[in-house]
Amino acid sequence: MLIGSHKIDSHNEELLVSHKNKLVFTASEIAETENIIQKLIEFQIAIPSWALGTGGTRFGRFAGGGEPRSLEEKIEDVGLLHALNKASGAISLHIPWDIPTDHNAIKTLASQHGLRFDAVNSNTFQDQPNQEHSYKFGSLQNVNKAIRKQAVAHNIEVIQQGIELGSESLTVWLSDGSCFPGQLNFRKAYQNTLESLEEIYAALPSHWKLFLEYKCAEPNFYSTTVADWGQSYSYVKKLGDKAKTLVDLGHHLPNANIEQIVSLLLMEDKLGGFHFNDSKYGDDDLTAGALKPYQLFLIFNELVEGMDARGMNHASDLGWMIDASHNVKDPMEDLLQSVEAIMIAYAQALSVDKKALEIAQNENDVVKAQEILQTAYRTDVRALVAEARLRSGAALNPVELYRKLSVRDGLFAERGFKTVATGL
Ligand SMILES: [Mn+2]
Repeated sequence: MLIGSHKIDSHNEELLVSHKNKLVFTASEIAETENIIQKLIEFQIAIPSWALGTGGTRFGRFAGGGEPRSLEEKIEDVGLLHALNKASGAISLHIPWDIPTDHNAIKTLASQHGLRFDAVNSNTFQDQPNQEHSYKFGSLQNVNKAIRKQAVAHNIEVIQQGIELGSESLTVWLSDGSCFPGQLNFRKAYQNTLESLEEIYAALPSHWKLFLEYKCAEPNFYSTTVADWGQSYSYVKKLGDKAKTLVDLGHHLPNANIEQIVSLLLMEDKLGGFHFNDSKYGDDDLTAGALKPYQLFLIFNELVEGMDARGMNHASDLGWMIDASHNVKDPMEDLLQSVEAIMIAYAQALSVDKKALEIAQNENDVVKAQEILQTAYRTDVRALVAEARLRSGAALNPVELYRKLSVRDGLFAERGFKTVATGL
C-alpha cells in the first residue's frame, strides 16, 4: 500500500490557512523559527522492525490485524509512516526476527520508500529453534565458555547482516543477570561479559559503533549485569572509542534523573543513542511523551546543550530510535504520535533562550532559570513541527490523514485480520 502525494497535497490544502495563521503567531513568540524548522526537517527517528505489530504482556496479546507478515511488509509500514511525516526515514532491524534473504532486494525496497537502515539489534535474551546452547542462565556472562562463544558468534553474524544492509551500528541489550542472591558471582559475570564484548568489538568495521544498552531489571529481578548507565559506561570505556552507552528511557529505576545522565554521558563522549518511550512503573513501553512530556523536554534540553558544546550534528551524531510497544493502539498511529511528541520536545529545546539561561545560572537566579525553561516548554511549537512536515512533502496532520485514508482497513484487505508480526 502506498499513499500518493496528491492525497497528502489535498489534505494539506484543506488545513493550510489555519496552519499559516498559527505559524505567524508562533513566529511572533519564538526567535529564529527558520533555524528551528530547518533542524526539524533534518531530524529523523528510526522505527524498530518489532514495533509494527501489536505488543503484549506475559498475560496476553490482543492482535489488531493487518500486521506485517514479513520484513518486506514491515519496510512498507515504515514507508507509510515516513510518507505521512517525513521524519521516520530509517528502520532498525532485529536479528533473528528479521533476517533478510536477499539483501539487494531489501535495500532497493527500503530506498524506494526513502529509508535507510539504522542500528542492527542482536538477541541473546531468548532461545531460537535449533540453537545448540540455551541462554537460560545468561549469554555473554555465562559461566559456560561454549555458551559465551555462541552468543559472541551471533553478534558477529548480526554485524555481517548490518554490513550487507548499510547499517553502521550494533545495539547490544543483554537480559543477563540473576534471579536470586548467590546465583551469580558478580565479578566473574562482569569479566566474562567484558571478554565477550571485546570479541564482538573486534569484529566491528572501523566506521561502526557499538551501543551498549542498560536496563535496571527484567527479566532478571535480583541483578542485571548491565543495569545502569554507570555499569554500561564502565564497559564501553574499556572497549574503546567506537563503544557508547545507549539510553532507553524506560530502563531506569523510578525517578532517576535521566537528563543529568544524558548530560554527563555527552560530556564524556560516551552517549551513543536513544530509545524513546514513556513509562509510569517500569519498562512500560508507552508512547513517547504520553505521560511525562516535560521530562522529555528536559532531556532534549540537555541533548541540545551538550551536543552543541561538542559541536555535534543533532541529526546524525547520535542514534535516535523509538522502542515502544502498543498493547491497545494501532501500532502505526502510536508511532506517529511518538514521533510527533519527540519532534515537539526537540523544537521546544531548540527554542530555549540559552544565553539568558546561562546568565541566570551564573547569577544563581533559580527563579529566572525556571521561567526560561518553562516559557520554552509552555509555548506552542506544533506549528513549527507541522511546517517542517509541509516543506518536506509530508502531511500537516499525519494521524488525521492516516484515519481519513483508512490505511489500516487497506492493510486488513491486503494482509487479512489474523496476521501476527514477529517480535514481542
Ligand atoms: Mn530499548
